[in-house]
Amino acid sequence: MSFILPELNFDYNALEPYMDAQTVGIHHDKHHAGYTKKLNSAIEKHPEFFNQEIVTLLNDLSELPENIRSAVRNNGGGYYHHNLWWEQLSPGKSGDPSGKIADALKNKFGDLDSFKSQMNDAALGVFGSGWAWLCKNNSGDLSIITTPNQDSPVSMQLTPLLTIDVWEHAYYLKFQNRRNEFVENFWNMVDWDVVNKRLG
Ligand code: MN3
Repeated sequence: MSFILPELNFDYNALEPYMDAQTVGIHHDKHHAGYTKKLNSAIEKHPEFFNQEIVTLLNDLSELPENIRSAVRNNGGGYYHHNLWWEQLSPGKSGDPSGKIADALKNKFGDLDSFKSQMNDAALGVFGSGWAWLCKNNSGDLSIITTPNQDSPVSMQLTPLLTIDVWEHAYYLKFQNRRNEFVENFWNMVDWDVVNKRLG
């Protein structure tokens, strides 16, 4: 029993020209795989937790034994966040959102461009490594937040709907220091059907 690295739903080069094949390959096969391996190494010290969902572990880190708490926070967060990251990206699916998420974004942010602009600002405002998130709370209200490192919205009782990985490993090979270009290109790869499913 262990946490499994999900396979990509597309070829390494499928997101070109918005995301290059080398970045996809290294990000998934090295970084995401690394988080997965380190998470499993930590849980091996308390194998009873292999029976739990990763969101359950992240939901209340204080419930975990102290000697694995940091490892689950960092590597469990890294594992889960990258599961979300790849799942929501898709070649040929770009376009505007439809259905419930389109209505929810309009209600909260006024229009799609305002939402994207606020999400971009959040992503560009992350100091160092971290993530920008569109989340919903238990009442269904949407919000944009950022988290440092691999800290998870799940630990804040929020449900992630859409996320932008702004660790440099997500974009440096293609965009170097131009995080803004990476973030602009991000919107060409979003599979809004996945975001709709997360909204529930
Ligand atoms: Mn990453």
